[in-house]
Amino acid sequence: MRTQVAIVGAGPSGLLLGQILHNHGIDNVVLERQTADHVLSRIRAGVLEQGSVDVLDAAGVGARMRDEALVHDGTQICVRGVRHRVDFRALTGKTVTVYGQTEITRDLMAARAAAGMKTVYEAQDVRLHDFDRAKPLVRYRKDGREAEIECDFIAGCDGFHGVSRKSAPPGAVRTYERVYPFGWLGVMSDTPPVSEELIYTRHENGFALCSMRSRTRSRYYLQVSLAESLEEWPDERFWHELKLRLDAKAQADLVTGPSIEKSIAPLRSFVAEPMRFGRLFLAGDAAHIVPPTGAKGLNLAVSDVFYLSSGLVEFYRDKSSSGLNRYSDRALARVWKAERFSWWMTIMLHPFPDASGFDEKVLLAELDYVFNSHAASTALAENYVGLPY
Ligand code: RFL
Ligand code: PHB
Repeated sequence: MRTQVAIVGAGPSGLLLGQILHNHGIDNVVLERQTADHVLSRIRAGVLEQGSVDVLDAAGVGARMRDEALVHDGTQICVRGVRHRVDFRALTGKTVTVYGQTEITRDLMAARAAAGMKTVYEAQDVRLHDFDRAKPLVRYRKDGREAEIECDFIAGCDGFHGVSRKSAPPGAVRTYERVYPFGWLGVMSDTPPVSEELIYTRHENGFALCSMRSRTRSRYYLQVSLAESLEEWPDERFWHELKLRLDAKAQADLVTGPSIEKSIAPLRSFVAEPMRFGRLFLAGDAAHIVPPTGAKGLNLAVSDVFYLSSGLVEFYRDKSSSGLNRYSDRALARVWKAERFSWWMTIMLHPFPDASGFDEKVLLAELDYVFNSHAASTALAENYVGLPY
């Protein structure tokens, strides 16, 4: 098989890149290790920056999002039982959009199928070759048979555990990492959200987040120790602990019900540099991970894809490599700012097991400053709604 761009991974990065390239007449094939149903069963992000909404709209996959998404003008942060509101619209003139990653993925899969673009699900043992030369090759196994794609470029959109980053020549990649000593236990339930806006809560027992997918579906998270397993968290215990960490009004308003999904995710900050190796480009979680506290992971995937697709379109349309040459630097400049914000939100809102009394006091002072200083709350709001591309 021959294509212009071989895309590894059918998460939001890979599918969105495929969609934008197709819109510009650039042929592409997506290779995905899992089934489509498996990809859709993973519950992940929920909050989109306006920039992400605009890119999805421009790619022609925004119709259902515009109909169904919830637009939020602000968010709430609760510390020691007192809730504070950060008014995004007043502070920045911008809003965020609540629309699940699962729904974005579903919309992208539907658009891809409708346009007849090729996707190979259950592609096993994907191997990347010759991306230091003019004609890279991607080999894989499907239904027990070996297959091969010849292409001009490879886009590594295969997430943190994918094969693309690991295929870069040893010594060519520099990585930066911070692992946090806790995880997030997430529960999805078909219950009305406890509040119109998200509530980020810092409690001495740990962080909690009240989020949502719609007016009838809630998504809640609790900070838990990494030693804990799902079996230790039956629904009853989850709701009890969540309620304990919320303020009095949220405790009174919380509607509980059976969980429809429950999972534990570790928290990590990670960046691999550069994001280009010859004709192999990394995008999204394949190149970087942020802890979810800033709601930035999916939004970074979208900005990477925006830069990468612009570079590829410029290459085919104008026969210019300048966008591709600038890709890694442009993407990383935005990535590091989101890494900083996500790290800051995480250290501010999670009690750390090894924190000293001094650490705790300084962080509480920082939160107090954020709530009471126009400059500091504007800085939080500006980062949360998304820095410019
Ligand atoms: P994905 O979604 O991991 O997709 C990668 C795809 O590649 C496939 N793959 C392979 N395919 C072929 N061959 C191989 N060898 C392969 N190895 C892997 C995988 O099966 C998969 O289908 O990466 P992508 O596309 O870069 O998208 C990134 C986002 O998924 C991620 O950043 C966000 O979900 C992060 N995130 C959030 N981001 C936000 O912007 N806002 C949020 O509110 C938000 N909340 C979250 C989150 C992530 C979370 N978890 C579970 C890590 C909340 C949570 C709990
Ligand atoms: C979510 O709804 O899954 C969500 C929202 C905000 C975050 C992280 C996750 O910061």
